[in-house]
Amino acid sequence: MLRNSSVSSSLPVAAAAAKVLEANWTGTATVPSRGLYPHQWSWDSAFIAIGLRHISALRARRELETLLAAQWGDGRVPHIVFNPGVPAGAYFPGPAFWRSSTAGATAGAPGGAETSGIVQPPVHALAAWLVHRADPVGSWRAGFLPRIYPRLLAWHRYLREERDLGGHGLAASLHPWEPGMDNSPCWDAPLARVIPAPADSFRRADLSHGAGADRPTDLDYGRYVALATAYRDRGYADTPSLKSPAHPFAVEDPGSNALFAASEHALAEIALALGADPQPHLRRAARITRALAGRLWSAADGLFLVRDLRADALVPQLSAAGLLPLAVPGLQPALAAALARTATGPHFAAGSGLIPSYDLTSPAFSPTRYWRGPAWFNVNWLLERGLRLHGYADRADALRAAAVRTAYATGFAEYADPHTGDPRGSRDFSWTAALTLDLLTPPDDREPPGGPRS
Ligand code: 2M8
Repeated sequence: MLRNSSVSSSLPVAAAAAKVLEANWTGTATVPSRGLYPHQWSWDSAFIAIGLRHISALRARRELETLLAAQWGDGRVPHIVFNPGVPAGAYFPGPAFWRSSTAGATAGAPGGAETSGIVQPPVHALAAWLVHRADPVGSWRAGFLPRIYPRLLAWHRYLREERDLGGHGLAASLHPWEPGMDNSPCWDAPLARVIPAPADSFRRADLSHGAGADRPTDLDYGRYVALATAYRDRGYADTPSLKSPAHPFAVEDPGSNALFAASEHALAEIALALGADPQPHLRRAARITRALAGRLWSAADGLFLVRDLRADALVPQLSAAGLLPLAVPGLQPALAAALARTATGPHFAAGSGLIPSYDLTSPAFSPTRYWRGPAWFNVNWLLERGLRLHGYADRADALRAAAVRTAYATGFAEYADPHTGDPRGSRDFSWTAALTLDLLTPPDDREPPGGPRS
């Protein structure tokens, strides 16, 4: 069990963060925010569980198990699990758009829940391992790892076998929502090929909750809708090869694949704890890490880039996704050193002390518009972890302090202006609160070492 004293030095911050998570808890899972995102989101839940474990390991386990209960027969973990109690128009695109239980039936979508049909980055195995280690006794008693391990295996198998469109060991993203960084400038060129759905064919719900100027544009939305419609109308089938014109948008994202590799390392820990063989996971982690370096590394830029699979070319945009391989335990030290330099250099060193989502020096940078520059707390949490992992403790400490300070000062905002630290998007945002709880915990207590039956 993590020591209770771990958060006692910042009691008001911890209490405020816990209150946010309490208010956003539905009884079986946590919504990202009550207004803008009133359902369960995939990678949000993983980050939320990582924080929840400090206040209730039981709820953290429940969070992950609720999500994985909606896993499809083909192994995919949907990016949204819809709450049937929420009014139909509260979020777009909602269950009536995705129609998973019918359109996704061939791919094994569950009959008893409505979900989306796309995925988000696979941070779940890492979350499951951290949740387990927070309360091993309760976890073993509840049978958490034996129950969750096969689901995580099926999830990773899906990414490895159904999504390796490039054929080099990396999982492809088929929609800008899949890497979680919806309107990143990295998608501008690949997305420009997509014919948008007509503006009058759908109605956005997001604009009634936040400042329109901070959100993606209507044109972007038209393209998001067109891509999701085409995927749904093909029964959410993944084609094994790019030769099929089925995927007008297909990219290899360094952030998602970094989390894929980090989660394979976590699966190795889980396997070891269960008395299973960790080696296959370590081999897979090494393969993804090699593919990241071989396919996405840009020595000239000192970070990883997105590969546009349809053009078979790297996208020359510097985004925080390209720094996320820092969170991979097996990353080559020279690459980790270059990333640590880039993260603190002119493209990413902002006044708030937080790392922005996109290159500060680019004309496409915006301090306020969603994933085109603002600082996000999940990204900063991953980078804090990565800097520490690769021996940059001083930089990790500075990032930790900036993240906790800004999260509290902004009322746990969804994202922040990286220059000023001013709040943007929703307030009382779940992963911001959860990851603040985690950062308040001293680094050594966040991840006690594992081992067999640990
Ligand atoms: C944002 O994405 C959703 C679509 O999935 C949206 O804009 O409606 C992103 O920030 C994504 O990373 C996040 O998981 C989701 C819920 O917080 O919101």
